[in-house]
Order: sequence, then structure tokens, then C-alpha cells
Amino acid sequence: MTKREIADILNEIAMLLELKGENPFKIRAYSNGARTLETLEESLDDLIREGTLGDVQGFGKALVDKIETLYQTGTLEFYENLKDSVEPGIVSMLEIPGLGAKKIKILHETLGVSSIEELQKACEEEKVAGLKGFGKKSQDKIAEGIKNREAYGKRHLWWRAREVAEPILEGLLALPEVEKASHAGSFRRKREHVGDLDFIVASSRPERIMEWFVAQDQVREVTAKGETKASVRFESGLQADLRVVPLKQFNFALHHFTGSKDHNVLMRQRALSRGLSLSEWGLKPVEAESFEESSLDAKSEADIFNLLDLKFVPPELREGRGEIEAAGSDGFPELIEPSAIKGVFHNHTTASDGRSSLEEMTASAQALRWEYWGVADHSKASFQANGLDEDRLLQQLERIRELNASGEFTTYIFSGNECDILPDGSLDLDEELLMKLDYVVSSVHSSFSQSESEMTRRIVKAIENPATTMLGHLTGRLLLRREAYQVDTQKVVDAALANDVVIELNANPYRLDMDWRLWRNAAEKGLLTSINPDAHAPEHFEFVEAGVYAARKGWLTAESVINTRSLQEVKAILSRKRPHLAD
Ligand code: DGT
Ligand code: CA
Ligand code: CA
Ligand code: ZN
Repeated sequence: MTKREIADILNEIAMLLELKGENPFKIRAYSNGARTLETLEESLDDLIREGTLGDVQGFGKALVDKIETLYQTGTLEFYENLKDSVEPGIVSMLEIPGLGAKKIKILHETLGVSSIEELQKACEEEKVAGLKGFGKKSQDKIAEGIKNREAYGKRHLWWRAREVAEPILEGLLALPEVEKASHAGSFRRKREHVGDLDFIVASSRPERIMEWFVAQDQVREVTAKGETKASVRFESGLQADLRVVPLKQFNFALHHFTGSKDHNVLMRQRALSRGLSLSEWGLKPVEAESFEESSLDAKSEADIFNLLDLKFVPPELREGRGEIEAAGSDGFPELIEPSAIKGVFHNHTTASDGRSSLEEMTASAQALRWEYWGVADHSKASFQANGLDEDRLLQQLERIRELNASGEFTTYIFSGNECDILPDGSLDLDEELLMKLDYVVSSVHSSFSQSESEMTRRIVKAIENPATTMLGHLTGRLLLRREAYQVDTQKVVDAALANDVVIELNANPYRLDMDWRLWRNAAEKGLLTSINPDAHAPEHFEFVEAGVYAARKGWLTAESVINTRSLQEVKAILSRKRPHLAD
């Protein structure tokens, strides 16, 4: 480790100690130590070899030991233990401008906030302004800091980025100078969040296109503008890159700037092994002088793959995770399409924390031509979400039976519940009642800070419960907002397989949980999923589209997704746990 890296760790130790309310002298010893180390002129190697590190002004024995350990091994048990002893949510609050460890400690102790999300809520509820040493002004500043952190933070949720990206592409395609235009980059690959947007345009007259691009209404800043390249930043903090290329180069540029980098590296190797050189400008024999004169033609992206004896790789799969091997042999299974969805499970109504009634939600599901949809309101332990107790759940079940029998709607309603998995792994509601429902989504909504082994045991126990049909949002993550809780996903997948339990792919764009990276392997083992919008209002039904894209990134076919099946087929699957649905 370098001086700089060790100094960063010492600074972090100081902050962690401060968050824990440790002795101020101890804290200062670390932060001063970090500063001294950064400005130290002698080489650390010499000082350690000569055993004279302790002679440096301000370096006590404890500090010397730690610096030596970090220098020699690159790790420090003391630091690791310290990190583990502070909740990650509290540490992340340090990223908010103007919030130091001291203030965070007060906020945590007086208001009980342990995450940025909870702090944001406390600001909204005007709870911070009243605290000693804070006031309205500093509350506003914190709230603003949280907002900016999301907006100007490194990444942007795909779902939000799309609101910006789609009108831009439409605008480009409407320009007479534009011959072809496409999204590229992580947005086209449907990553859950994107660093920036990328657009590739084919045209022989780039000037007006560049001018249009930088003059768009929402542009707040033009960060670069050349003859064929431009970058802009929007109000939301999101940035976008545009590249205009001659038509001949379009598919090569599109492929290159779609990425990912890992995929591109493998593609270039593939080309080289065939004596070819691949770039954003073309594909040419290695020995040829220029792409300009010697590139092979590609009328489509598929041509590029074919020229390298590969089947076309859908953009979602271009992550350098085995797609080239597959494209060079059997190709890909037919990935699921949004249009394959025939209904959805895991949705909320006004009975718990949803915004629309059972009837309104059913009407909306019917308008989407879904064959069925499933209610899954919260259970009583989620009191903050007005979770249902046994009596209210029974009433809802009666109402669902009535509605199904009445023929008022053509869309069938499955009765379900999103039942809390209690900290000990038991389910929150009476099992006999849960068995009367058509299905149960079991989810963790509390005690997120359990250790990995506790959390894993807890979830596995819930999976083994015969009432559980599906596991809800496996890790509880909220993308860009809240970390996942610790859980051994492999053990959970194995338990689900062993107990015929479905693991949902929660399609809320902030969740997309279980993560796409885990699906290919899980599905190969036979795991089934359900793409669940977790809708709290009719417009949230649209989330399934985000879920389908995540499923595609996980190499999933419609086969693995139960809500691509017809009503009869779904009943047959659910009847494995609920005999009343058989026949
Ligand atoms: P992002 O924006 O961070 O979400 O991710 P991307 O994949 O959109 O990355 P970006 O915008 O930096 O670049 C777009 C694509 O361009 C990237 O996926 C691959 C290609 N590319 C950019 N820089 C390089 C590079 O240095 N090497 C290679 N092989 N490809 C690159
Ligand atoms: Ca990008
Ligand atoms: Ca970019
Ligand atoms: Zn939930």
C-alpha cells in the first residue's frame, strides 16, 4: 500500500471512531496521523526498514504498528472490525455535504435514523429543524444535499434515464440530416443504472445535428462540442454523449459504443484470432493500412458478429459473461419479451399501503388484457404499511371470491398476501389461513441488520414453510438508495429449488431483485421466477417491462417465468402448494 492509501484508511478510521463516539484524543491521533503521513517526505519503505517510523512527530506505538501492518499486508483487522461494527447506512450519510460524523451521531441517537433514506424522511417531516445545533436552514441544506447526491451522483436509474433518452432519440430521428440513429452504451444494454447516455447517429452532414443536440430545452450545460462529438448535461444531472459517423461506420460505431468494455475486449480478441482488427471504425485485415479503405461491410450489427462466425448477441447480453462462447456455438435461448407477460402477482391495494382499490386495480389489469392478476397486500407486522391481520385478510379473500364469481371482470384475481418473514424466520400470519389463499409472497421487511448467517437461516426457514409460494425481493436493496442486506444468495436459491418455491424478480426499477447476474445459473438449475411489479397503483403495472429487461440480462426465457403462462397453467403451478386450485 502507498502512503496515500494508508492515509485514506487512517482518515476513515477517525471518522468511524467519531461515529461511535470514541475518545476525541484517539480520533485526533488518527486524523493527524493521516495528515502527517500524506506530507511525509521520507520514503515509507526506508522508515519501516530502519525501524524509525516511531521517531516521526506524532506517531505513537499503536499508529506505527497499524501503518506497518497496512504497508506490509494491505489489510488491518482493527479497521475491518471497526467497519463491521457501524451500520453501512450510517457510514453512507458521510457522503452528504455538510454532514460530519458528529452531526450524524446526533441524528442517529435522537431521531433513530440509520440511513440516508430515513434521514430524508426525517427532513420531510421537519424533525431535524428542531434539534439542538441544527435549525431549519441546516435541515434544508441536508435535504438539498440528499437530493443532489441522487441527481449528481455517479449513476442514474435506467427507468428515470429512459424518460430523457427516448425523446432525444425521437428528436434525432426526426431531423432530415439523420440517416440512422440509436441508443448505445449501458442504456441500450439495459443496465439497472447508467453513468451517462450514449447516442450514435449516421449522417454525412453533422453540423445541424450537433446544433440541435446542444440546444435541447432541458440542456443545462454543454460540456463538449466538436464537429462530430458532443456532450451535454441535463437538469437532472444526467449527461449524454453524441457521436455522428458516416453511414459506412454506423454499425461498427454502434457496436463499439454499446459495449460493454469487457465484451469489446473479447470481440477484438476474436477478430485478432481470425487475422482481423475490429474497432469503432470498422473491421479490416490486421495488415491493412486503414479502416477507411479496407474495412469489410456491415449492413447491420448482426453482420459484424457473422463476419466473426458468431451468432448475433442481443445488447442485454453484452457483458462479457460468456456470451461470446455461446454465440460461437449453440447461440442463445429465445429471451423473454415484454409481450409474453400474461398477468402479475405481488401487488398492493388500499387495504394496505396501495393507492387504488381492489376494483380499480382489477380494471387496470383488465385494460392491459392480462388474464389474471394477484393481490398481495402486506401482513400485520408491516404496521407502517397498514398490514392486514387475519380478520381483514379473510374479508379481502371473501371479496375476491365474490368478484371472481360475479363475472364483473374478465381478468381473474388470485388471492394472496405479502407475508412478513419475522426475524426468527416464521411467517407473520396464521398458516391455516395462508393456505386458504391462492399464493403467498414471503418477504423480509424488518431487522435488516442481522448477520449473513442469521438472515440466510431466516429466509431459508420461510422458504421451507409450506405456505410460501414465492420469495419477495430477495436482498431488500433499493438501487442507489439502500444497500442489500447480507444474505447467502446461493443457499437461498438452493433452498427454493428444494422446496418448489419461486423467487420473484421484483420489477420495481429501484429493486430488480433478485439481481440479473444470478439468474442464468439459477434458471439452469431449474429455478422458476415471477416478474412482479410490486404495484402500489395501476401505473406501477408498467414496471414489468423493467423486470423483463432484467430477466433478459439474466438470459431468461419465457419458460422460466411463471407469469408468461396462461391462467390454467398458472393455476396448475400454484396448485402444487394449494390443492384447492387443482382441476
Ligand atoms: P456507463 O455509462 O458507465 O453506464 O457505461 P457505458 O457502458 O455506457 O460506458 P461509456 O458511456 O463510458 O462508454 C460506452 C461504451 O463505449 C462502452 O460500453 C464501451 C465503449 N468504450 C468506451 N471507452 C472504451 C474503452 O476505453 N475501451 C473499450 N474497449 N471500449 C470503450
Ligand atoms: Ca454510457
Ligand atoms: Ca458515454
Ligand atoms: Zn415488500
